[in-house]
Amino acid sequence: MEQTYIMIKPDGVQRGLVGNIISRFEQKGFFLRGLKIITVDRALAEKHYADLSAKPFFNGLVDYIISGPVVAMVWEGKGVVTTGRKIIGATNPAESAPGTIRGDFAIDIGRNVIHGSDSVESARKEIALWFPEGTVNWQSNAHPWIYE
Ligand code: DAT
Ligand code: MG
Repeated sequence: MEQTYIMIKPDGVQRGLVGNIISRFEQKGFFLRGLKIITVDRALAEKHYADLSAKPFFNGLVDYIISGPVVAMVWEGKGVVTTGRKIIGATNPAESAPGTIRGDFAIDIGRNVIHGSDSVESARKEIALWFPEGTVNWQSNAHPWIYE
């Protein structure tokens, strides 16, 4: 089944939003396959955002990501990449709808609380990058209550 990489950024951790954010994915019906709190070194942050290395905001973005611990997660479920992005909301919180994580919790684009993979292919790469140790392949007893 499809998986995505979700990361609560340092502002989300510092602001005590971890439980609320996890609840949103959990209550939707997605299954948690990986979870850890980690400090990120510059090399890992730069690799994660390598596609944005030419952008003027790249150095600020990397400084932000390494400024405190992040919560790294793998969530699984049908359509989790696209639906996860909807749960998160638009990149710029000024355009994120109320009810989304960024719409509810963020104001500035450079403090937008959370990351989510933008495609199945980037999810695969990001999960390999952030969870080289692998994830947990458990089967929830709620599965038949969520999927027909
Ligand atoms: P997303 O995180 O929604 O996938 P992205 O991959 O385009 O967005 O960019 C990664 C992060 O970089 C984003 O969460 C916030 C920051 N960012 C993007 N565009 C920016 C901009 N124009 N100015 C400042 N920061 C920006
Ligand atoms: Mg992105």
